[in-house]
Amino acid sequence: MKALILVDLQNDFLPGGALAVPSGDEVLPVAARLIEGGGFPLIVATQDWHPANHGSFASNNPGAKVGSLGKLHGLDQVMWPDHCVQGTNGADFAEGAVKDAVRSGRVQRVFKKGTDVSVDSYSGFFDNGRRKSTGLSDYLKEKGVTEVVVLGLATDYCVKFTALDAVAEGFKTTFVKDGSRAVNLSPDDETRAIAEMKEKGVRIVSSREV
Ligand code: VGL
Ligand code: ZN
Repeated sequence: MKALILVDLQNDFLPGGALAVPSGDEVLPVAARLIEGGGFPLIVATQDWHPANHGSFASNNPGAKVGSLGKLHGLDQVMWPDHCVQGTNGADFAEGAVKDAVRSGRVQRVFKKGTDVSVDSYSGFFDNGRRKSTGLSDYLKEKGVTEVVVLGLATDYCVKFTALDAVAEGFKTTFVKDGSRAVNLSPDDETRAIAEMKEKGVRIVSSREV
């Protein structure tokens, strides 16, 4: 059984948002097509959901510049602008097909992540220290899922780590290239993220091939 995982399709990652992913809005029609016509028996979404005092925010690390590399409880941590703060419009799902699918229950479950101030959580499965599970893996396995299709924002962070954990959890994993966009703090981050996914067993496709 095959599930679609929508990664962080939230306002703050869209143009005009606090952590805008270049051309991030271009993934929305792709997501809409797969939600409505992809034939997925199960769809889940992840939602970046930070408290305002989250340790990944440059604003909470005196002297830290947005986009610089720092440390958070011993782990490398990119210092991000404040984003996806719990309960704000920026943390809400993108208007249109995505939000409608969450509201209607077409997205059967939402997995929130990044709620612990002391650790970031790029993957939809585990925090970056792999200390805590979100419950996504057990949920998918209980539903009989063996294959996952992953798309969303951003390719070089949350999508990549979600896809890699999916492989590690034993799911046949597909990444939808045109359904995802990268932050590209360095210009080749997207290319490197896709190469790493491919090398670790993720199938790379365009949405036409799903
Ligand atoms: C993300 C950076 C910080 C993402 C989330 O969704 O890729 N990136 N928080
Ligand atoms: Zn975040």
